[in-house]
Amino acid sequence: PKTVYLKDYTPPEYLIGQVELTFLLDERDCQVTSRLRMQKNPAGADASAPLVLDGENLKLESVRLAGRVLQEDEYQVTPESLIIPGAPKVEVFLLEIVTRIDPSANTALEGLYLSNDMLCTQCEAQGFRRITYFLDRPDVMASYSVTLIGDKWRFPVLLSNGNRVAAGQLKKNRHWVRWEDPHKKPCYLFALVAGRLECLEDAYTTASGREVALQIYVEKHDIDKCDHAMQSLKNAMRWDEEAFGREYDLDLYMIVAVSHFNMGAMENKGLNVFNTKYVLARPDTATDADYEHIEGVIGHEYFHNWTGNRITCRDWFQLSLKEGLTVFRDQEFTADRTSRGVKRIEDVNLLRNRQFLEDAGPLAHPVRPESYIEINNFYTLTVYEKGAEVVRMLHTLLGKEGFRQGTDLYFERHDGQAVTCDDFVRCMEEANGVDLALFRRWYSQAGTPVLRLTADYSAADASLTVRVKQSCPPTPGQPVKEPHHIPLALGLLGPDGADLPLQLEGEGAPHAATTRVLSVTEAEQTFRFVNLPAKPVVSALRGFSAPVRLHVLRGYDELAFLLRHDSDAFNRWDAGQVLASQIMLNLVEQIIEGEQPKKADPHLVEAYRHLLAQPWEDLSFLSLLLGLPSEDYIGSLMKIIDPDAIHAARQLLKKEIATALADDFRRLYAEHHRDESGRFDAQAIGRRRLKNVCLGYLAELDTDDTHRLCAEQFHQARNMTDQIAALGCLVNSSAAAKGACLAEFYEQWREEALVVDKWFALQAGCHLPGTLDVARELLSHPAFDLKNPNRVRSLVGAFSQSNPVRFHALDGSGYDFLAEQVIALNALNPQIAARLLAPLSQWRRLDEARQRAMTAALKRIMAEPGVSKDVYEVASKSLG
Ligand code: BAL
Ligand code: ZN
Repeated sequence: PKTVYLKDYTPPEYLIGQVELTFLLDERDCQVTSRLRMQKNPAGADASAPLVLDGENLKLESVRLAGRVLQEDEYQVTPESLIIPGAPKVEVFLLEIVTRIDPSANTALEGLYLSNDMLCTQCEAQGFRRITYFLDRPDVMASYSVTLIGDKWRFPVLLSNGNRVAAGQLKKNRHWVRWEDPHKKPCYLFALVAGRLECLEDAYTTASGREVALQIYVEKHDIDKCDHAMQSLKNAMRWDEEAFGREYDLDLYMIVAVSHFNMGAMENKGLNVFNTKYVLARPDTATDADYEHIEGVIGHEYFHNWTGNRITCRDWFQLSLKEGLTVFRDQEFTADRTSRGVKRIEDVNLLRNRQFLEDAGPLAHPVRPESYIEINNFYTLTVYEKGAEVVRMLHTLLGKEGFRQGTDLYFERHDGQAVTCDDFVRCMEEANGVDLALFRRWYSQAGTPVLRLTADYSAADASLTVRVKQSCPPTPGQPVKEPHHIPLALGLLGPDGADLPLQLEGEGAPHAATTRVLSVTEAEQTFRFVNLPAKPVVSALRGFSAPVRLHVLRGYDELAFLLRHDSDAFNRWDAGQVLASQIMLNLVEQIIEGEQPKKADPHLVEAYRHLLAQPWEDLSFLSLLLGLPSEDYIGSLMKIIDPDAIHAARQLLKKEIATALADDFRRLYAEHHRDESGRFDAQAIGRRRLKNVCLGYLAELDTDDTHRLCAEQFHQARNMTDQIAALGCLVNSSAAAKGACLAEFYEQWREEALVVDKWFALQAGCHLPGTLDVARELLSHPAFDLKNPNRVRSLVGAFSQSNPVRFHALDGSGYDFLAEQVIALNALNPQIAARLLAPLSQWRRLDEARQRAMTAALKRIMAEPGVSKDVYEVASKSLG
């Protein structure tokens, strides 16, 4: 397969001004007529270049150039293109291409495909070329007029981007609708949907007083689960006006929920297509976390209208231009709508648990990658989540107002253009009069920087010297790194735990704020704080101000002190995480050395005891403080990961906490256990969250009593948060009732696909022995469907990504299971197959026996005839 390089970018040789598409819709045989108004690009690199259009899996019927049907010797068709050497080199011309496609055979879910009985599209990144021949690249922006023609009974609803401008009836029970999008767009933002859909309607008045019709389309049985998505959309529209001064720009905003979807959702102009998972919610079917994710994803896709659609990417290497920025925007939206501290912790948890692994493995790549074989493989945690951290660092360095000036300039200067990450940074620089040359390294260097911090207090001159050293490990293709520009937010705590005034040497007076952002730009730097009568405790990297691994040598007492007192919510939580990690790593070491530790260090239990005795406003935050680091996170701190020892250590610690604090957990459980189903305010959500954390710890005791408590909650629950939490506890326990509860749950929810996904995921994620057999059996469950990505993720993904102890079974059986599923999926849906494969890329971090089994699984996948380029790229890079 061919590698594409950023350095080879050249402007398109041809441009497309207008696109007229006519679809004769059919599930099996869809005819697409495309009329393109085109011209040679004067800025093209080669004046004599032929016209080369992208196209895949298309049946070409005819090509007409400037009104004349071309003969077969006047063009050339390859598996990936249509080449027309005689296309005009100067004048504007019309090109008409007729193709046919079979949506029912499209299991890759790219281009036009069938989901249940609905026709829908997914064009990002390169799906449009599976609909018609086109210049399928984001820097070709055109205006679109789309006519959809279909059977009235099968396709009563016909949707595309923009405004519905005309419609009519045809013979043979058919009808047509024409859509026009007044905004120029790249083809990856094209969408069409046709089917028997119900619609929830509402309206929104923009800040400038324009009326926008809002429509959410779903299958009939889901119409009672759209209210939250609609409210989320209105919240997002208001927030973008207030936070970024951005208004919506069409008279209609449509969202369609589809059951078969590779991603979470897609920001097509005026017609978002969503995975049902991020639209549908009813208190009894969706958890509090689902509710929050729906609002976040609805916001994310809506925010793309300005960061992605109005201003798009010049090429796919710039993907983080829109994704990093839009993730940052959706994170801020959720932070403003919920609890800022809680949101930050959740986001950093995702980054540290998953993106750090990516950054440390063979698939590591910069936020702006330099090459790819298959662009679909680069919709990664690095491009999205680390990309958002990079944008957040700009926000931290420039301040809220400076950042807003930067985005204002960006929107003004680049509206309607396809631009680069560098263009974005330049706007930040020019709007603020700063030089971000060093900062740009965050876009070009892969790997997670390591920041080592030491602090020396001198009582004699009442000063604290903070020394910072940064380094960044080598990553594929980048053996040596330059220092990063790291915003280091820092505070100092006095002996009573209160924040101290911060005065750097040379400053006349302390700073007004008790958190300061230090600019770390060199490999080693020193900062000296003065006027400190007593030795302070350093709270470094507040709010996780940079995506780095921070090393500060601290004892358990100092960590417990920070966990009690730090005014920074993130660092308070993180102190608990470091404390728990160190205690767990000690246990792991003992286990590896053949000891059977009975007890863990008591500092964590005592710290938790103190937390549980306090009054709390934000119970969600308390719930997070009581959460142990994941097994994956502990693994990421080890040179060689020992999944069994890590699991055993974590279980031991959980059980010890549960035993020691059982009375507190029972008391809090009883205090907060009430039925508030349907209430989604912070208080009710916090109560449910804390109560279920308590239940989780109590369930570790695994007694008849705790089984009864879980079963009671399971049976009485009237909301999914409580029901699934209780079922999860049962599944991971020795409760006799768990089989019956699982069966009951399935019977209760068998018609609700998203709940059935939860049912699969719970079983696949069970940490008890025998889970792999259960997972294998579930493969032949009538509800399992390899063609549905949500179902695949809920079974195969949950097993391989959320169950380290079973996935990494020493005999390699977990790896074999994954390899078999990847091989089966490769033929159906390469994108999902390649994504599932990622856990195997971590093989170098495990012991020799597991390394052998993992590389054997990778080799087996690579050897498969017909391996897709998606899978080939991930597997070959993983093997290195
Ligand atoms: N653009 C692909 C889906 C998303 O990030 O919104
Ligand atoms: Zn996005």
